Amino acid sequence: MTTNPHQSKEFKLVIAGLDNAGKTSALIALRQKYNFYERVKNLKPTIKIDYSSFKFLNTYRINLWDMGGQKKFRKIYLTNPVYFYETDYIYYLIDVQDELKFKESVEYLHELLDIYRELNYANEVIICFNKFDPKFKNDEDYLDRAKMVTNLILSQNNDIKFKFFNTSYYDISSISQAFSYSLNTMLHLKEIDAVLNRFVNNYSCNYAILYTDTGLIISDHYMDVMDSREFEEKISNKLNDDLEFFQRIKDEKVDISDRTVFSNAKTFYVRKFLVEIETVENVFYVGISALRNNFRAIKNELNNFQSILLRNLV
Ligand SMILES: Nc1nc2c(ncn2[C@@H]2O[C@H](COP(=O)(O)OP(=O)(O)OP(=O)(O)O)[C@@H](O)[C@H]2O)c(=O)[nH]1
Ligand SMILES: [Mg+2]
Repeated sequence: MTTNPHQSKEFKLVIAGLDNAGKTSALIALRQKYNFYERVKNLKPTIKIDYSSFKFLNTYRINLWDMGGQKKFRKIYLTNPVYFYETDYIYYLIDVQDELKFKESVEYLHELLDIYRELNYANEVIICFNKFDPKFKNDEDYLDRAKMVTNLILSQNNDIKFKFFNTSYYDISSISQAFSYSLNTMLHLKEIDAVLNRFVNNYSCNYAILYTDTGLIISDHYMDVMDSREFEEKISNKLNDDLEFFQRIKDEKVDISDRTVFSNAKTFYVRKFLVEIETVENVFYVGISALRNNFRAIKNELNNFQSILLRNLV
């Protein structure tokens, strides 16, 4: 008999930040993965709060609270902390392109943090420097801005843990990674983490990632000697390829059990796994990039992965 390690559980994620920070766009991008530009183009500012939710691994319900950032709405939330009750994770988006609003944005963040202190929020506060579009990834000016705001936040809140991400809707993997961070931490899939980590260490993989078929990252491990430029080149682009690939498989309803892409330096491999959770079949993918001559061993080891998933997810 298997015991279910997870109870049926609700999570609440609050997405806050000034108006125009890109909160709603990020959530749409996350849902759509590609072809989302049409929907984002005519986006209206969010009126008060946009609630949405989705089921994750059949056992979790993730509730997203997209808090419209216009001043009149901010006032409502700040005087009614009830909106923030039982938050599992707060995401705070700062528009990195709008330097003129940094001060106002940090002030609003501080007002929210005061509320969360009262509520004894203990998880990390996730800060996204959003609209950090790919063309700015290595731009010294942008990197300095983010560093400056990071230092400002850290120096005034040493009682709170933070996690920082640079995100952009032109780089879906950056949004997926930031968003998946909280899911990962809530799930604690130690055995799966250990296996993927071993792949990275034993076979010099650039990355080893477990995704859901909607492209959420359940567990991700990377070679840790990379700087951010290398990460961009070797990983982010590939993750975006993977996410688009999963979406296409879904849209076109094709049945593919694995895919190998060869390039000069590395081989990119994706394998599909099916796991039944509470009578519903869930699709997962493992994505790995490694040297070509390691692949026989990797594929062999992946043969056991199905039972590891079953053991940990069901
Ligand atoms: N360049 C760039 N523009 C973005 C990005 N994300 C969002 N935008 C644009 O920013 C504008 C505002 O986006 P929204 O998602 O509506 O912002 P919001 O934070 O939800 O705003 P409120 O609902 O008023 O709080 C839109 O015109 C988007 O197209 C991004 O990553 N890069
Ligand atoms: Mg909005």
